Amino acid sequence: MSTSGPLYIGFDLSTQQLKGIVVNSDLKVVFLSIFDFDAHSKGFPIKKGVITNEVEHEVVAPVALWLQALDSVLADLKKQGLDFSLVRGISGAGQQHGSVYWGEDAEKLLKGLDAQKGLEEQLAGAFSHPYSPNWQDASTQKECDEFDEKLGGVEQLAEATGSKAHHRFTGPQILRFQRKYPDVYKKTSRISLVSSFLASLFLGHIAPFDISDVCGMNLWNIHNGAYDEELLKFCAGPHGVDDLRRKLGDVPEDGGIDLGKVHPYFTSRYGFSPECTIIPSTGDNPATILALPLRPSDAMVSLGTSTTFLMSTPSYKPDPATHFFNHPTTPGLYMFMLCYKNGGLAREHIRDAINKAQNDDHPSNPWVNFDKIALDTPPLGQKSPSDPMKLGLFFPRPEIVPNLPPGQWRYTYNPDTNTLTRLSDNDSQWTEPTDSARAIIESQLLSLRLRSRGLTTPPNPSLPAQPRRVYLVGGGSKNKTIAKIAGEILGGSEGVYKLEIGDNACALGAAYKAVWALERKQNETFEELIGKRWREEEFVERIADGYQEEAFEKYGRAVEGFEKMELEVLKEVEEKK
Ligand code: XUL
Repeated sequence: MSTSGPLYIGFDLSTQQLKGIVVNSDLKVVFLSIFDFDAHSKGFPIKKGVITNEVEHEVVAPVALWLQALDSVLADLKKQGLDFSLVRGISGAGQQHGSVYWGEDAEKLLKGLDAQKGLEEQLAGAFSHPYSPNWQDASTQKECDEFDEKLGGVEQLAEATGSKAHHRFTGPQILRFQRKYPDVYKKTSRISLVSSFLASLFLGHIAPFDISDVCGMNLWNIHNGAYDEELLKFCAGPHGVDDLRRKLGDVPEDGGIDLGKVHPYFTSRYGFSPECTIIPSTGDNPATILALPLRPSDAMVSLGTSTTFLMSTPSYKPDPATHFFNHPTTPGLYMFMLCYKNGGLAREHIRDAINKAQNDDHPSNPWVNFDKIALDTPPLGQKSPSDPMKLGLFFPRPEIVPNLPPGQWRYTYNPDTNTLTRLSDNDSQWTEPTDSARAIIESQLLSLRLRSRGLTTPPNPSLPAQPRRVYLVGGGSKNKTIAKIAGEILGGSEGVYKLEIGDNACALGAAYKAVWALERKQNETFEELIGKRWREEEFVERIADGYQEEAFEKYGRAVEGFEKMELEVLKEVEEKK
């Protein structure tokens, strides 16, 4: 492993851990360090990286925890033998939407960092508020309702900012913050996102927001490339719009801009070169699409506790059920995102029920029985073409796409007559838990196909619109059954792929962003530069077939029934309210 050339670090400051990954100009990973917040931190009453106030639905993370983590990761990389003087650039990824509130002494304390003491000790007084609201926070329903109304309705807010209001989005969070803590808000000199907070530490002064991550606030007007004046004014309340504009700061358009050199704290303490350059950190989802030279019309499915679906696209077609962000590196492209609360956990419920029914816990591979049943079940449970299709919704947790409370709903659908029939819990047409194994995978993937169909294009004139490739990342990407069904439902003219570095995609994308920023020729796009250096055989594995005509067409008809089913359930839930 050569570590002689220039090196680049990408950090991933996520909910449960801080990761630092070091790559060389050939995109090869040469060092990796992980600091797990629950396992490795000292002095914080956290659980899974956060502190929860059930009564107010607040979820926050202590900012000082991240300071402790950063020094620990850097110390560990040093211990592993990383020669920091070779590091030419640093970028990062932060959990999206979280905000950090800096106090009046922030700039002075950042500038004066002393290499003899740690970050946690020196920056304790830098914040006006010690906690960062986390993306899992759900305390802002009132503020979301107000945001949604502000421009005339959810459609208008989505059109302007890329998303309707969401609890976790930073604008509604700031609005609640300034109302709940008016005095603290007054004393707040600047507000960072988690991504720009990370860049600020390395720079030794407060870094601007990243052009993609700023779209997770409900404050940035994507059409105008500027803050939305009306939303900003509303969010600032009695404190005034100019004050909030100052707190947020400007947003450079170039995601690869040179923000400045690393602060002497890092050169003295760890041996970084004084020439090491800081590149804007972005959000964790935008960074994930930078883990490979993703082409417009490729799709990425991140199969974690929740499911995230990401595409890079030249079309801006906002909808209240989806998210659009500026692309983190490439002007003219956007990142399309679907973010579900129910993903892996929902599949695990059915997996566990199957193992229980079979009196088999298979501790070494709990998925064996689930996978076998899912594969033995014909698509949509149709034993013969004249059988109706089996469709269901499986939400052990409240879902955002679509907006439904926890519950399970089962239907049959006859595509010839376009008839949907609701099944009762004990209906003999649906055998629990076995019929649910394939149905839950299908349900999750049909939802992705339904909501991304306006963005895909025909890969060539003889094929229907679909992604070119489907890339799977995250824990669930190891599951070949999901990969197979993903190909049948979503298509993929070249197939379904898994990233070899799946679990580290986000940190890797951040590191690649730094490589691109510092090695690009004039006007060379991220996709061009990374594309040239990409080694297909080493970095990705084709794990399942993509487009298969018969299956794709059948699932195309099922999507119609699926959409109808969602609308019916939404209506029923609405009527019960
Ligand atoms: C995206 C979102 C999550 C966080 C996770 O909108 O809230 O994916 O970014 O870190």
